[in-house]
Amino acid sequence: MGLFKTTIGAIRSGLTKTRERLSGGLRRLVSGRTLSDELIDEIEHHLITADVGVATTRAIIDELRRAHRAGEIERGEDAIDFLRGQLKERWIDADRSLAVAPTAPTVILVAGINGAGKTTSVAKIAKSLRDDGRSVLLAAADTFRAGAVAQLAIWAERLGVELVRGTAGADPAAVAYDAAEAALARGVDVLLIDTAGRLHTQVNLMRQLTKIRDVVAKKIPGAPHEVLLVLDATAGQNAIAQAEQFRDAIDLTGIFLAKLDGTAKGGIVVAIRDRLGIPVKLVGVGETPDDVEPFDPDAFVDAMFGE
Ligand SMILES: Nc1nc2c(ncn2[C@@H]2O[C@H](COP(=O)(O)OP(=O)(O)O)[C@@H](O)[C@H]2O)c(=O)[nH]1
Ligand SMILES: [Mg+2]
Repeated sequence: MGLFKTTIGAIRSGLTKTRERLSGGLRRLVSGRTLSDELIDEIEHHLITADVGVATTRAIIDELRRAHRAGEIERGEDAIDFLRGQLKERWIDADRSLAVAPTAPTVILVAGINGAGKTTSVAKIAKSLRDDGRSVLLAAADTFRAGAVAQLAIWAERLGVELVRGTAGADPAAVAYDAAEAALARGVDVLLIDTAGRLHTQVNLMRQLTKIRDVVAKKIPGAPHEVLLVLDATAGQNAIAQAEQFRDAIDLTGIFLAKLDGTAKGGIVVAIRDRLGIPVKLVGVGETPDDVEPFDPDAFVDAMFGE
């Protein structure tokens, strides 16, 4: 879509805590030391405790060991740039843009657990689309929690986009159905569906999501074109366990990694790549609708390993 533009400053500032922990910690560790097997072990430990995935840490540390033995790296300081380069090389080219339907409306279904940042992320996407001249309709399908509909309604009003809502306790799939009908009737470009994050049971939650998906697919061929899982970056490894549950229930097309600004666990993005195989498409770096960035692996790794 070319919708979201990388702002290096925003990525850097969003990753301040991660950089301090990951890169700051590494720099203190290697400062003035000669690279040795012992130091390499310490570096490995540091990467793992900074939430960079185990698999990738092992792989890049193996490369570091090999380069050290081959006499290519002698100073501890030089290990950091080496690791940074290794990490960048390991990022496959994935399509990280949001899907666009051949015929409008494009339907984006947003899922995730309570408090992950779904509604805020919906507002961020809505604003970017609107600023790009696209017409947007929001569907408030989180009818489980009192206040959830109101929260989305406030965003809709602030952003000047339309909203379809049901009454409190309404069937979320019925809300999604009405919203799909309205999106067709009004000829909007994008329908964004906000969903519940908690129900009486996890099984109910997943069933509700698939029901919403099926209802929308019946009304609009090919929909939902995008199923985004919102993950809370501050949850670290727990976020990955959550993602696995959602992935098993519904086909996810991308991840919106929210709250990067609030955590030193930004290295989680590497573990997500290793463990989930679902592309991170967008990252949240604050609470306002402007605080969204496309995920750009190079810029991200630079921001994590920078000074
Ligand atoms: N710092 C920060 N806070 C965020 C971000 N995204 C969401 N939040 C906050 O996280 C809390 C829960 O967000 P909400 O959208 O209501 O989550 P939901 O329950 O999944 O819909 C709110 O206080 C949001 O302002 C982000 O990228 N950065
Ligand atoms: Mg919500």
